[in-house]
Amino acid sequence: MTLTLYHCSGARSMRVVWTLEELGLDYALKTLPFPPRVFEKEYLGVNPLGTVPYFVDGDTRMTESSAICQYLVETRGPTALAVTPGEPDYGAYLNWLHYSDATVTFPQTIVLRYSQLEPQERRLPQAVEDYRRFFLGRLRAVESALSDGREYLCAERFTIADICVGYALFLARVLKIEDAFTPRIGDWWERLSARPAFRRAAER
Ligand SMILES: N[C@@H](CCC(=O)N[C@@H](CS)C(=O)NCC(=O)O)C(=O)O
Repeated sequence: MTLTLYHCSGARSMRVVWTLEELGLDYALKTLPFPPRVFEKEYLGVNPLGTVPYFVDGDTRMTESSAICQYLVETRGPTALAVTPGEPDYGAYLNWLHYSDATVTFPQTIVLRYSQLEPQERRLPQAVEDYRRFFLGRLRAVESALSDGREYLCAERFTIADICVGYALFLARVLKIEDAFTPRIGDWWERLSARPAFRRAAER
Protein backbone atom coordinates (compact mmCIF):
# COMPACT_ATOMS: atom_id res chain seq x y z
CA MET A 1 0.00 0.00 0.00
CA THR A 2 1.43 3.39 -1.01
CA LEU A 3 2.18 5.91 1.70
CA THR A 4 1.05 9.38 0.61
CA LEU A 5 2.32 12.66 1.98
CA TYR A 6 0.92 16.10 1.17
CA HIS A 7 3.72 18.60 1.52
CA CYS A 8 4.78 22.22 0.91
CA SER A 9 8.36 23.20 0.29
CA GLY A 10 10.06 24.20 3.56
CA ALA A 11 7.02 23.32 5.72
CA ARG A 12 6.84 21.04 8.76
CA SER A 13 6.06 18.16 6.42
CA MET A 14 9.83 18.23 5.84
CA ARG A 15 10.15 16.28 9.13
CA VAL A 16 8.15 13.48 7.57
CA VAL A 17 9.99 13.53 4.21
CA TRP A 18 13.29 13.30 6.08
CA THR A 19 12.06 10.37 8.23
CA LEU A 20 10.73 8.56 5.14
CA GLU A 21 14.13 9.01 3.48
CA GLU A 22 16.02 7.79 6.57
CA LEU A 23 13.84 4.67 6.57
CA GLY A 24 14.28 4.15 2.82
CA LEU A 25 10.52 3.81 2.26
CA ASP A 26 8.63 4.31 -0.98
CA TYR A 27 6.06 7.09 -0.85
CA ALA A 28 4.01 9.37 -3.04
CA LEU A 29 4.81 13.03 -2.41
CA LYS A 30 2.16 15.58 -3.34
CA THR A 31 3.73 19.02 -3.20
CA LEU A 32 1.28 21.92 -2.94
CA PRO A 33 1.69 25.70 -3.19
CA PHE A 34 1.80 27.50 0.19
CA PRO A 35 -0.61 28.09 1.83
CA PRO A 36 -2.71 25.38 0.21
CA ARG A 37 -6.00 26.66 1.71
CA VAL A 38 -5.52 29.80 -0.46
CA PHE A 39 -3.79 28.44 -3.58
CA GLU A 40 -5.21 24.91 -3.78
CA LYS A 41 -8.73 25.20 -2.36
CA GLU A 42 -9.67 21.61 -3.36
CA TYR A 43 -7.14 20.48 -0.75
CA LEU A 44 -9.68 21.41 1.96
CA GLY A 45 -11.68 18.43 0.69
CA VAL A 46 -8.70 16.21 1.58
CA ASN A 47 -7.69 17.91 4.83
CA PRO A 48 -10.33 20.27 6.27
CA LEU A 49 -7.59 21.94 8.36
CA GLY A 50 -5.85 23.00 5.16
CA THR A 51 -2.45 22.34 6.75
CA VAL A 52 0.52 20.21 5.75
CA PRO A 53 1.63 17.58 6.46
CA TYR A 54 -1.30 15.35 5.64
CA PHE A 55 -0.34 11.72 5.68
CA VAL A 56 -2.24 8.69 4.44
CA ASP A 57 -1.41 5.05 5.17
CA GLY A 58 -4.39 2.86 4.28
CA ASP A 59 -7.21 3.97 6.59
CA THR A 60 -4.82 6.00 8.75
CA ARG A 61 -4.91 9.79 8.31
CA MET A 62 -2.58 12.10 10.27
CA THR A 63 -1.91 15.85 10.42
CA GLU A 64 0.78 16.26 13.15
CA SER A 65 4.32 16.12 11.76
CA SER A 66 6.14 14.74 14.81
CA ALA A 67 3.40 12.17 15.47
CA ILE A 68 3.74 10.96 11.87
CA CYS A 69 7.50 10.49 12.34
CA GLN A 70 6.81 8.51 15.51
CA TYR A 71 4.15 6.43 13.70
CA LEU A 72 6.59 5.63 10.89
CA VAL A 73 9.44 4.46 13.10
CA GLU A 74 7.07 2.36 15.20
CA THR A 75 5.14 0.76 12.35
CA ARG A 76 8.06 0.36 9.92
CA GLY A 77 10.81 -0.39 12.46
CA PRO A 78 12.52 -1.73 14.41
CA THR A 79 14.96 1.08 13.77
CA ALA A 80 17.61 2.91 15.79
CA LEU A 81 15.76 6.12 14.84
CA ALA A 82 13.26 5.27 17.60
CA VAL A 83 13.90 5.13 21.34
CA THR A 84 12.02 2.30 23.02
CA PRO A 85 10.26 2.28 26.42
CA GLY A 86 12.98 0.05 27.86
CA GLU A 87 15.72 2.64 27.23
CA PRO A 88 16.72 5.19 29.89
CA ASP A 89 16.11 8.14 27.52
CA TYR A 90 12.59 7.13 26.47
CA GLY A 91 10.97 9.95 28.48
CA ALA A 92 13.45 12.50 27.14
CA TYR A 93 12.77 11.27 23.59
CA LEU A 94 8.99 11.73 23.92
CA ASN A 95 9.56 15.11 25.49
CA TRP A 96 11.69 16.21 22.49
CA LEU A 97 9.06 15.00 20.03
CA HIS A 98 6.36 17.13 21.68
CA TYR A 99 8.73 20.04 22.36
CA SER A 100 9.64 20.11 18.66
CA ASP A 101 6.36 21.57 17.52
CA ALA A 102 4.49 22.79 20.62
CA THR A 103 7.39 24.63 22.24
CA VAL A 104 10.10 25.51 19.76
CA THR A 105 8.37 25.83 16.37
CA PHE A 106 5.36 27.74 17.69
CA PRO A 107 7.19 31.09 18.20
CA GLN A 108 8.79 30.72 14.76
CA THR A 109 5.37 30.62 13.12
CA ILE A 110 4.59 34.08 14.53
CA VAL A 111 7.89 35.38 13.13
CA LEU A 112 7.14 33.82 9.73
CA ARG A 113 3.63 35.19 9.57
CA TYR A 114 4.40 38.76 10.59
CA SER A 115 7.70 39.12 8.74
CA GLN A 116 6.97 37.31 5.46
CA LEU A 117 3.45 36.01 4.92
CA GLU A 118 1.24 38.99 5.75
CA PRO A 119 0.98 41.86 3.29
CA GLN A 120 3.31 44.77 4.09
CA GLU A 121 0.65 46.87 5.85
CA ARG A 122 -0.19 44.03 8.28
CA ARG A 123 3.41 43.21 9.22
CA LEU A 124 4.30 43.59 12.91
CA PRO A 125 8.01 44.24 13.57
CA GLN A 126 7.44 44.25 17.35
CA ALA A 127 5.81 40.80 17.29
CA VAL A 128 8.60 39.54 15.02
CA GLU A 129 11.29 40.75 17.43
CA ASP A 130 9.47 39.47 20.55
CA TYR A 131 8.85 36.01 19.13
CA ARG A 132 12.37 35.82 17.68
CA ARG A 133 13.67 36.26 21.24
CA PHE A 134 11.04 33.85 22.57
CA PHE A 135 12.31 31.22 20.10
CA LEU A 136 15.96 31.81 21.06
CA GLY A 137 15.06 31.38 24.74
CA ARG A 138 13.35 28.09 23.98
CA LEU A 139 16.45 26.80 22.20
CA ARG A 140 18.28 26.82 25.53
CA ALA A 141 17.03 23.28 26.15
CA VAL A 142 18.84 22.14 22.98
CA GLU A 143 22.02 23.97 23.95
CA SER A 144 21.96 22.23 27.31
CA ALA A 145 21.23 18.76 25.87
CA LEU A 146 24.26 19.09 23.59
CA SER A 147 26.65 20.05 26.40
CA ASP A 148 29.48 17.78 27.62
CA GLY A 149 30.30 16.76 24.05
CA ARG A 150 26.95 15.09 23.34
CA GLU A 151 26.38 14.86 19.58
CA TYR A 152 22.64 14.16 19.57
CA LEU A 153 19.67 15.12 21.73
CA CYS A 154 19.07 11.80 23.44
CA ALA A 155 19.97 8.11 23.61
CA GLU A 156 23.52 8.90 22.41
CA ARG A 157 22.54 8.41 18.76
CA PHE A 158 20.70 10.09 15.91
CA THR A 159 16.92 9.62 16.31
CA ILE A 160 13.73 11.24 15.07
CA ALA A 161 14.05 13.60 18.08
CA ASP A 162 16.95 15.18 16.13
CA ILE A 163 14.84 15.31 12.95
CA CYS A 164 11.81 16.86 14.65
CA VAL A 165 13.75 19.47 16.66
CA GLY A 166 16.34 19.94 13.89
CA TYR A 167 13.57 21.17 11.60
CA ALA A 168 13.42 24.30 13.78
CA LEU A 169 17.00 25.07 12.73
CA PHE A 170 16.10 24.54 9.10
CA LEU A 171 13.27 27.06 9.57
CA ALA A 172 15.51 29.45 11.54
CA ARG A 173 17.71 29.72 8.44
CA VAL A 174 14.68 30.59 6.30
CA LEU A 175 13.64 33.18 8.90
CA LYS A 176 17.18 34.55 9.06
CA ILE A 177 17.38 34.02 12.84
CA GLU A 178 21.13 33.59 12.68
CA ASP A 179 21.55 33.93 16.46
CA ALA A 180 20.06 30.41 16.72
CA PHE A 181 23.32 29.00 15.43
CA THR A 182 25.49 29.11 18.54
CA PRO A 183 28.70 27.10 17.97
CA ARG A 184 27.24 24.01 19.65
CA ILE A 185 23.88 24.16 17.85
CA GLY A 186 25.62 25.06 14.58
CA ASP A 187 27.82 21.92 14.84
CA TRP A 188 24.79 19.77 15.60
CA TRP A 189 22.94 21.20 12.60
CA GLU A 190 26.01 20.54 10.38
CA ARG A 191 25.95 16.90 11.49
CA LEU A 192 22.24 16.57 10.78
CA SER A 193 22.21 18.36 7.45
CA ALA A 194 25.21 16.35 6.18
CA ARG A 195 23.12 13.16 6.33
CA PRO A 196 22.38 11.76 2.87
CA ALA A 197 18.71 11.30 3.82
CA PHE A 198 18.40 14.99 4.73
CA ARG A 199 19.93 15.95 1.38
CA ARG A 200 17.55 13.67 -0.50
CA ALA A 201 14.61 15.11 1.46
CA ALA A 202 15.69 18.68 0.71
CA GLU A 203 15.98 17.83 -3.00
CA ARG A 204 12.51 16.31 -3.10
N1 LIG B 1 1.23 21.02 14.53
C1 LIG B 1 1.16 20.77 13.11
C2 LIG B 1 1.14 22.10 12.39
C3 LIG B 1 0.80 22.00 10.91
C4 LIG B 1 0.86 23.37 10.26
O1 LIG B 1 0.36 24.38 10.80
N2 LIG B 1 1.50 23.43 9.08
C5 LIG B 1 1.67 24.69 8.39
C6 LIG B 1 2.91 24.61 7.50
S1 LIG B 1 4.43 24.47 8.39
C7 LIG B 1 0.52 24.97 7.45
O2 LIG B 1 0.06 24.06 6.78
N3 LIG B 1 0.08 26.23 7.38
C8 LIG B 1 -0.91 26.63 6.41
C9 LIG B 1 -2.17 27.13 7.03
O3 LIG B 1 -2.25 27.20 8.28
O4 LIG B 1 -3.06 27.43 6.29
C10 LIG B 1 2.39 19.91 12.70
O5 LIG B 1 3.32 19.74 13.48
O6 LIG B 1 2.39 19.36 11.60
